[in-house]
Amino acid sequence: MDAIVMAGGFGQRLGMGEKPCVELLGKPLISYVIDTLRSTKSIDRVFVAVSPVTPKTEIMIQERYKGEVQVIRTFGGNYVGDMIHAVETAETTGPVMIIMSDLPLIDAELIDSVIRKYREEGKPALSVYVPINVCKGAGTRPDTVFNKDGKLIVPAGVNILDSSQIRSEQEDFNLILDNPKLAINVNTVKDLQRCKDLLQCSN
Ligand SMILES: Nc1nc2c(ncn2[C@@H]2O[C@H](COP(=O)(O)OP(=O)(O)O)[C@@H](O)[C@H]2O)c(=O)[nH]1
Ligand SMILES: [Mg+2]
Repeated sequence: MDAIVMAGGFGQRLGMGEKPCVELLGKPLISYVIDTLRSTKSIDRVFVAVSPVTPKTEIMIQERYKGEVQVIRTFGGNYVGDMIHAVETAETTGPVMIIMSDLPLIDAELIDSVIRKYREEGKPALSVYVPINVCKGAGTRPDTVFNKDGKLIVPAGVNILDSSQIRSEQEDFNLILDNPKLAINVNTVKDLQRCKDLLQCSN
C-alpha cells in the first residue's frame, strides 16, 4: 500500500519553525518517518502532504529524495480536507496509510504489524491507539483522549483508510498497541529532547 505523511501543520507548540524540518540528531524530523516507510516492504509509494505554512518542507523533500518521495500541496488548516485532497491527488488505489510527520520512533516492524492487522481484520479503515498509561509512562501529555469500553486511549497518528471511499465515513477497527514508540509524537521542545535521549541510548 502507499503512504501519505501529513506535514502541513503550524508546529506552533514546538515553536522552531516548520516542524517537519526541525533537526533531530542531524536529521529532519519528517525523515525518520519517511525513511522508515521506505524501508518497510509492505509500503510502496511515499507521499508528503505539505501546505502553505510548510514551504521549506517541500523544498527539503525535493532536494533530499530527488523525486522518489512525491510532494502534494494541500490547502492547510483542515486536516481531514487536506487528507482527502492528498489521497485523491496521489491516486492511490485500495488501502492507504495516513501518518503524522512527528513520530520519529516508529520502526518498520511496527508499520508491518499494523498492516498485517489491517488485513486480518478486513474492515475498510483502521486507526492505531495507545493506552493513556503508556503515554504517561513515556512522559507525554496527550492531545486527545477517547474512552473505548471504559479504557482511555490516545490516537497515535497512524491510520489506514480505503482510498476508494475516502469521502465517506468508514467502518474503523481500533488497534490498541501497548508500544511506547507510538506514545511520543513531537509536539513540544520536551518531546524533542525525549526523542533525542531515547534515540541516543538505543544506538
Ligand atoms: N497537510 C496538513 N497537515 C497537517 C494539518 N494539521 C496537522 N498536520 C500535520 O499532521 C501532523 C500532526 O499534527 P500536529 O502534531 O498537531 O502538528 P502541529 O500542528 O504542527 O503541531 C504534523 O505532521 C502536521 O504537520 C493540516 O491541516 N494539513
Ligand atoms: Mg503531533
